[in-house]
Amino acid sequence: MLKHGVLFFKSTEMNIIMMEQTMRWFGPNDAVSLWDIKQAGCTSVVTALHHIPVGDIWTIEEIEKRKKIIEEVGLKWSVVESLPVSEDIKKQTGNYLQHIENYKTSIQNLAACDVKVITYNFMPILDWLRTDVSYTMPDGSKALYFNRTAFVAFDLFLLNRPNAATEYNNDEIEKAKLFIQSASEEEKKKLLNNAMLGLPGSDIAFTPQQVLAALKNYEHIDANKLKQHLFYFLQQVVPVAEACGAKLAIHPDDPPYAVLGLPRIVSTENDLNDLLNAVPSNANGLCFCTGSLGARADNDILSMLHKFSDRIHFLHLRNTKRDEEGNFFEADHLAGDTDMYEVVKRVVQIQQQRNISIPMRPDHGHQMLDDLKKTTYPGYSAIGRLRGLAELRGLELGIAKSIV
Ligand code: DNO
Repeated sequence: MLKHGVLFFKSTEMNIIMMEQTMRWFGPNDAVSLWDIKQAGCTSVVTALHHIPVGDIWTIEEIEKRKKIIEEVGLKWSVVESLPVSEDIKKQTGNYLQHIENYKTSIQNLAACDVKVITYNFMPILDWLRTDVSYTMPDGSKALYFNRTAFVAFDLFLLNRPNAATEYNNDEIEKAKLFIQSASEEEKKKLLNNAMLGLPGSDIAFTPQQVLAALKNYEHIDANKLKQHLFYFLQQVVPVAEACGAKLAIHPDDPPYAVLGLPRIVSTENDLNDLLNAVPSNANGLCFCTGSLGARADNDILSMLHKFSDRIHFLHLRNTKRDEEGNFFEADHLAGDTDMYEVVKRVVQIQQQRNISIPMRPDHGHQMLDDLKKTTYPGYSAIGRLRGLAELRGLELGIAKSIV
């Protein structure tokens, strides 16, 4: 019997701790309802107060309001994704000290409302990046796709980023030229739009002018400097989280390397190691996203899982399929380059060792079946995520039963 994330085996009297099954909900405007999430088999949701401007305090009143809506359908708000870190904090400009103080207060307010796992990222300007958010798979479903040539073409010829060409080799530049020459106006518009979506919870893309202006502000911030800014932020906020029992969970860069000349510092095993060592507290932890980390061939997901097992507070289970040119698409959850069986097996072990149930959401899903007619946030339609969750749930149950 599965009860509150713990699998009870009557015959052996042994209890196996299972992952807490959860899904992202973008709030009252989300086309996917809380009832949909409940019917998918989740016991909790992951959400954020997207209406509060980045840098402002999340008040107890606003947190409680959201909690109430969730609890009315019998779900729990277990994870925040995300409590965003302002651009000022990342650059250490303007109001950053005040924003850090506000961040501390938001952590305390969330913990006071018993929402204790807090996800964030430290990616400059843009969060995730894809060139196509409706890439047709052989079965007719739609996936998120990153095409390297399309991305270079976007950078060089649509965004027209100054000096961008120095970051690519001749072969890449030639391919990008051919790509843009053969693209229709409609295709160019779509690429521009897709590449600048980048803010989950929003379907409003940036304009090229906004991105170029924002990029200029990072001209003097290299990876080293950005790391120092992250460590400073952690030194300030982790003790506050620790004192109120909250756990911070940083999300890796997606894709996990520098883009548009911007440094990215949460991409590799070394990066994770550095940031965890910068403030060695359990409150300074990870949102372990197999999809983001897995888009990089030299990331050994299984060894990273093992190495950081004590500091993982939240799991995003997603799979990608890469090729040698740097393209990748989001594969079915159990397909792709990451061996999801091995991942889940290790998670089952970690949970027993730590005696905790780790919240897990099926990260993204293909747009399929009836959802092909609907408009949802890219990657966040209901049925594809339900499929992913069901497959992962079955996989975990099979593994758990086989170890008793
Ligand atoms: C994409 C998400 C990320 C994630 C943030 C966390 O779908 O996984 O946008 O929410 O990076 O701060």
